[in-house]
Amino acid sequence: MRNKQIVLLSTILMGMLLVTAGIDGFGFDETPTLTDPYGDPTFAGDDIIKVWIDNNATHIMFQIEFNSTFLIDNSTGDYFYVYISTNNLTGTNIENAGFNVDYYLWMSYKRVLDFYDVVNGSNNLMSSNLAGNGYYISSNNNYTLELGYKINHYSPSGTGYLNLTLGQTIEIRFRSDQTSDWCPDNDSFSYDLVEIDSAKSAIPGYNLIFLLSILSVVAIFLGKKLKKS
Ligand SMILES: [Ca+2]
Ligand SMILES: [Ca+2]
Repeated sequence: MRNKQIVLLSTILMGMLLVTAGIDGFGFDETPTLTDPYGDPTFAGDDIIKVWIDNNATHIMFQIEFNSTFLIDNSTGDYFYVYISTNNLTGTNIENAGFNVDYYLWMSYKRVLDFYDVVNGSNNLMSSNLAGNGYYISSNNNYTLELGYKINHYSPSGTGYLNLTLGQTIEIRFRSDQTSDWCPDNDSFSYDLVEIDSAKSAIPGYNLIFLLSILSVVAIFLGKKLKKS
């Protein structure tokens, strides 16, 4: 009977452990951060329909769903841009983004991701030196594009520093192709960089160690009780 209790308790604690690990382990919610109209590109191009934005302690991440295949192999003008403003008093209103852009990510048909610092060009990081600072993943038969970029981190070449503070609110706007489809359509989106317990997210095993410790203590306690009875 006691052994059964120990097994039951262990199972409950393992379940809690998995749930806790899951909260930190998975990125995007089911519900998109933004939705965009179908069929609104100004010329035949990549039609953005859904966008998710997320961050953890180390990266800002974007997932974009298109109404058709995102043709990253087309040399005639397949681009994707993520425009970011950290301060409306600095930066430049690039391509009539409608706000002063401080940084932007540019993914081009050459299958590369470049980082641009509008205020300080010497901080630009071209794809040839990206070295893990950023990434993109094309999935779902190229209907979905994921981009991510490290925050507050210099590349080995000493550039590519995206200066963001957790808890800060930034302005973001997306653009596919030349000027084809903007999202949001008329304005930027205010995104609050989620504050993360850095100990928890930087060390994914942290929760595991913590819960295993509790489990051990409980097991010893029950073991002692078992001996006494
Ligand atoms: Ca659209
Ligand atoms: Ca749009």
